[in-house]
Parts: sequence; C-alpha cells; structure tokens
Amino acid sequence: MSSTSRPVRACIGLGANLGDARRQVEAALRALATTPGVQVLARSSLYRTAPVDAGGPDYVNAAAVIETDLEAHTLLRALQDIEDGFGRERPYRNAPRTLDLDLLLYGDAQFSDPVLTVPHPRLHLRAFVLHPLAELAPDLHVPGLGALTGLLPAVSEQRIERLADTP
Ligand code: PH2
Ligand code: MG
Ligand code: MG
Repeated sequence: MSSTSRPVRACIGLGANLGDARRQVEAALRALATTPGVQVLARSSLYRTAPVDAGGPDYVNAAAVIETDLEAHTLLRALQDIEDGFGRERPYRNAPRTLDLDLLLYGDAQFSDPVLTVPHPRLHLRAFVLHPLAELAPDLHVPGLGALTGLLPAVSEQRIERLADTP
C-alpha cells in the first residue's frame, strides 16, 4: 500500500501484438483519457518493437504520463478493465495480446505486494518501455534505478523503430 499523496503523476506502458495493434493502442490511449480520476498529460509516439522474452508478431508500444487521484491498486484495476474491454485473454505468461497496459511508475513510490510491484520490475530491461518514456520525460529518475537515460545503453541491442504519426 502506498502513502503517496494524491494526485500522483504516474507512467503507463501500452503494448499490443495481436489484431490491429496500432489502432488498439491508439484506442487505449483514448480509453485512458476518459477513465474517471485519470488525466493524460502526455503520450508518446507509437513504436514498432521486437518481442522481448516472448514470441509472436512485433509489438506496437507507447507510453503515457498521467495525473491520477486513484490509489495505485485502484488504478491497476482500471487498467485491467480497459484491457478486458479490448478482449484481452491470458492463456500463458507473455502470450501475444490485444492490449497490455502496465503501471510503470506511480509517483516516486517503491513497493511490492502480491498484485503490484512499482516501479515495474522489468522496466529497466526493456527498450520498448525506456524509449517511449525517454521521449516523454528525458529527465526522469526512476526510483531505485536512477536516471532514465542511464538505463538506455543496456537495451541498445533491442530492435525498436518509431512509427510516423498518422493524421
Ligand atoms: N510485453 C511483454 C513481453 N514482451 N515485447 C515487446 N516488444 N513489447 C511488449 O509490450 C512486450 C514484450 C509482456 O508484457
Ligand atoms: Mg507488459
Ligand atoms: Mg501487463
């Protein structure tokens, strides 16, 4: 349980690699923006990324910075409700998915319990998380890990390509 005072600035990672992934991530950003207690402050470009620790097609990934009145677990539930609304199924770990919304950072909170670990425990291992976040918040410090930009060299071998904006 976090005692961080609200509203809190939080970062959300978005990903999809089944169906029309690009469209689903765009629609998920709109769903996030209409979630009660959530205000989207900024969103990144879309990125095409190679699957990491997973099989299946390339992913489309993005990140958003939000301000929220919701407690972290309530926010997580809201993210899962959006995933479910996009037909997300969970047949096995890291299975291809129509939509994945991950709570990456919740203010400067650091905690872990059976349902939620913040910061996201694999954030620093993933170019598809770090690059969209760096686009939004290049000066970000990740609690426990330090400067975001300092984490980028370790993921430089992972394929990631920024997609051109569509009007
Ligand atoms: N999500 C995963 C596992 N692997 N790879 C990429 N490129 N993008 C993702 O969003 C992703 C992944 C589990 O959530
Ligand atoms: Mg994920
Ligand atoms: Mg997830």
